[in-house]
Amino acid sequence: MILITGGAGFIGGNFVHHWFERRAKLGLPAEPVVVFDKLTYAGNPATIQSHIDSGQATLVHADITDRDAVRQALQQYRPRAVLHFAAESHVDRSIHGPGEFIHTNMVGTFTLLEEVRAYWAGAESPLDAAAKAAFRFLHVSTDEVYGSLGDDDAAFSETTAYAPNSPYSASKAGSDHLVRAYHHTYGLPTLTTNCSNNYGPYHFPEKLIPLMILNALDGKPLPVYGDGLNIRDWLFVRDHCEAICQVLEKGTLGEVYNVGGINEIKNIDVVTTICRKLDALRPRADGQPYESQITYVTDRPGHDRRYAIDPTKIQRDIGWSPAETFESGIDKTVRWYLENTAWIDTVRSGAYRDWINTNYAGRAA
Ligand code: NAD
Ligand code: TDX
Repeated sequence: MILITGGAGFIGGNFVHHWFERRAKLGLPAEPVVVFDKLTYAGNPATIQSHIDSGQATLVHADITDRDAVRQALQQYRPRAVLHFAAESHVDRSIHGPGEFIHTNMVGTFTLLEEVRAYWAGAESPLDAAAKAAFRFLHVSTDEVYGSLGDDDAAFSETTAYAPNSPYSASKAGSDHLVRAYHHTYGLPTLTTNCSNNYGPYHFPEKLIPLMILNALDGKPLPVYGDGLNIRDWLFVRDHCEAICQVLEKGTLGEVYNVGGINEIKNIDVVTTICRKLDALRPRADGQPYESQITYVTDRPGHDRRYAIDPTKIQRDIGWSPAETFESGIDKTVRWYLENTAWIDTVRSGAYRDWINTNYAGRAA
C-alpha cells in the first residue's frame, strides 16, 4: 500500500494510472493506493474513478493541514511509502492570493512531515524494524525553486542555489527545505524530485497547454503573456510518473533529483505547435488557421524568463530518461483533449463538486 497526497490532481492522477499500468507490465501485483486529497478546484475524482471502482484505489477526502486526518489515514492504511504531490500549483493564482499557497504548500507539508515522522519512528509507530527500514517519503517539487535563467546560463542542477520568484515557488522552496531538514535532523527517509513543466491528459485548463487547446476549440482568444519568448522545459506527464517510480525504487535517501524533458521551447512556439496540430486534426469551420486567435496580453508580474533542467544525475544514478519527444507528447495530448469530452465536461460543469456532495456528504474538506 502506498499513500498519494494530491492523487486526484493532474500529475497525481496520472501517477495512479501509471502505477497500475507499470506494475502490470512488469508482472508485479497491483499494490493498492490510497489517495489523500482535499478535492480543491484542481482535484477531480473522475480522473481516477476507474481505479476507485475497481477497488485498487481508495479516496480519502481530507486536507494535509488537518493533523488528525493525516494521522488517521496513516494508522488505518499503514503505507510503505508516502508520495507527496498535494499542493496549490498555479503561479497566477499565487500572485492574486498567496495565502492558500503558504497554508497548503508549507503548513501542509510541515503537518504531513510531523505525522509521517511519528508514524515512522514515534513511540506508537505501528511499523516493525523491517518496515521502518523500507519506508520512504517522496516529495514532488518543481524547478521553479531555482528561479529564472538568462539565455546563456547553465541549466539547473541539484546544486543550483534556490532563488524562488513567485509566491508559488517560494512556498515550494519552503516545503523542500522542510523535507531536507527532516532528513538531516530526524533521519526521515526522504527523496525529493524537482521537475520541469509537465503536460498531458487530465491537465486542468488554467495551465498554458490545456487552456490553449480548449480556448482554440471554443473560438476564444489565445492569451500569450508578454512577448511570448519565455522558455519552459516541457516533460510529458507519464515520463515524470516513471521517473518518480524509479526514484522511489532506486533513489539514495536524503537526495534530490532534477527531472527534465530536455525540451526547451518558447511559449509562442508551444502555442503555434498546438494551433497547427488542431488545424490538421479539427480544422476551423471557416477554414482560418487557429493562429489567428493568438492575442498578446499583459505579462505575468515577475514572470520567470527561462527554466532548463540538467538531468545528468537522474540519468546517471537512476537510469531514467524521458521516452517522449515534445512532438510525440503534444500529439498524444491534443488528441486526448479532442477525444475526452466527458472529462472536460466534468471540469467545466462542476460535476465533480456534485460527486463530492453525493459521496462525501457531511464530511469536512
Ligand atoms: P494540481 O493543482 O493539478 O493538483 C493538486 C492536487 O492537490 C489536487 O488534487 C488538489 O485537490 C490537491 N490538494 C490541494 N491542496 C490540498 C490540501 N491542502 N490537502 C490535500 N490535497 C490538496 O497540481 P499538479 O500539477 O498535479 O502538481 C502536483 C505536484 O507536482 C505539486 O506539488 C506541484 O508543485 C508539483 N509540480 C508540478 C508541475 C507541473 O508542471 N504541473 C511541475 C513540477 C512540479
Ligand atoms: O494563458 C497563459 N498564457 C501564457 O503565456 C498561461 C496560463 C501561461 N502563459 C505562460 C506563462 C509561462 O511562461 O506560459 C508559461 C507556462 O505557464 P503555466 O502553464 O501557468 O506554467 P508555469 O507558470 O510555467 O508553472 C508550471 O510549471 C511548473 C506549473 O503550473 C507549476 O505547478 C510547476 O511547478
